[in-house]
Amino acid sequence: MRPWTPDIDLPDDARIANAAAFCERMATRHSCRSFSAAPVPRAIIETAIAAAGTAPSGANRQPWHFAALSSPGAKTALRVAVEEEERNFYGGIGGSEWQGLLQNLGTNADKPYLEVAPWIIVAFGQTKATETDRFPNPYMVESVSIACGLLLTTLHMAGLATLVHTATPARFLNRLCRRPEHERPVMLIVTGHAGADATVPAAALERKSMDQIASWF
Ligand code: IYR
Repeated sequence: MRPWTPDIDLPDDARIANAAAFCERMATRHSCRSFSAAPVPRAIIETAIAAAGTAPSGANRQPWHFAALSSPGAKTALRVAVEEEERNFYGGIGGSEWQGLLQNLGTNADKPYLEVAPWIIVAFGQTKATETDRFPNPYMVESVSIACGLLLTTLHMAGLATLVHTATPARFLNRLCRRPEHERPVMLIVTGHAGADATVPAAALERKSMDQIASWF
């Protein structure tokens, strides 16, 4: 135990200005689906993972593991497996209600950026502390998701483009990243520099208003 470190001593107007500046910076974050092959130093990825590791977690189990892929072989294997899964999705259930949900984003089963982007980070969630443990880690998905939010935020603040790809079940990721069976992939985060032809779909520019996302009591 140690005493609480005092909050940074600032007048409220400076706190408001800091919060507003951060919010303005975050408002420029959008999902990127075209990446350039320009390299990104591993140090940025390490720092983003370190920031992710500061997330709160259920019972402080820190139930995450981040596998960072940069080798061409690993990225190609990932692309092949993801595209196979996506072809099933777009050819199957992706044809019905999902199609309506996704049409404004212009996504499809082709994911060339999985090979082009310099880094793919696979966030695994540990369902239990060890393979033989009987008790599940509480709130694993919530904890890993908060950690991924911090990871995304750090990458954005470092000036990189990002894309979250949700991956369930995607068990091939365990084999590819040599992770034990009691871990499961929660999401992939693609990062690097945006490609020259990257765009933000009009639909993605629409953000809900304060009234829509908050109520006050
Ligand atoms: N996984 C598919 C479809 C997809 C699903 C959601 I939810 C999105 O926000 C975007 C796409 C794909 O990656 O193309």
